Amino acid sequence: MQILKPRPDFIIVKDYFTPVQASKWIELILKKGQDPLRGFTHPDLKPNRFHPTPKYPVKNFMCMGFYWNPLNYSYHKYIPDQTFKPWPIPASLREFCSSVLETYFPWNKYSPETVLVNYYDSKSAMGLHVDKDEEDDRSPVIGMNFGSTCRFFYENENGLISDVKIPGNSVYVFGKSARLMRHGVGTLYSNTLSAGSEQYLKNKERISLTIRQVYH
Ligand SMILES: O=C(O)CCC(=O)C(=O)O
Repeated sequence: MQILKPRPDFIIVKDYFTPVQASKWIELILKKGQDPLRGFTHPDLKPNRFHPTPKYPVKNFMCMGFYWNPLNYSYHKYIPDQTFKPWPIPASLREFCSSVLETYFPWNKYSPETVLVNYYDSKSAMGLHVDKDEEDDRSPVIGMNFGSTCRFFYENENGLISDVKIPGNSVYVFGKSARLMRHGVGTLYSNTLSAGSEQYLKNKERISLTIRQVYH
């Protein structure tokens, strides 16, 4: 494991997952993603002056816990227009959060309430944005990374945008002074699939899980 600190209160733990652990996480996600009701979708976004029918920038999207609606940036118990809820957050994911925070980012009483799963392909990218849709916008955001290395943009302490490579099998956490930093995901690098992901993901594919507490 190697720890990077690109800016205060933003850490990246490289090689957090062993290849075997990574395979298990990816398998779990892909299995849930295949479900026709709660699994991966490619949601619509609000029309804008450039695009009458814009789509969420990452092709496969799924939530666990609360559903984050990319149409209006709000959280919901139920999947929009459905009578059922997203997948519950697995106990293993809760245990993972406790362990990461305890070791790398001490935080009192973290309760994971939503997990956004983004499955990137070679055409996907996520523009700069601030995670500010949570009523609790103080608790840290925890990110799990599998597959290809991405170019991750973030706002540094001077308000300028810098970037760092985040490889698969790593974990990141941003909170405290970094919680409301702008961030985004650019290019996925070729031929960088992390160990344990090769049998599930193609070149220039990446799965990220970002975990948040939504309410106080
Ligand atoms: O894919 C990632 O690591 C980042 C996703 C993201 O920016 C977000 O969920 O707010």
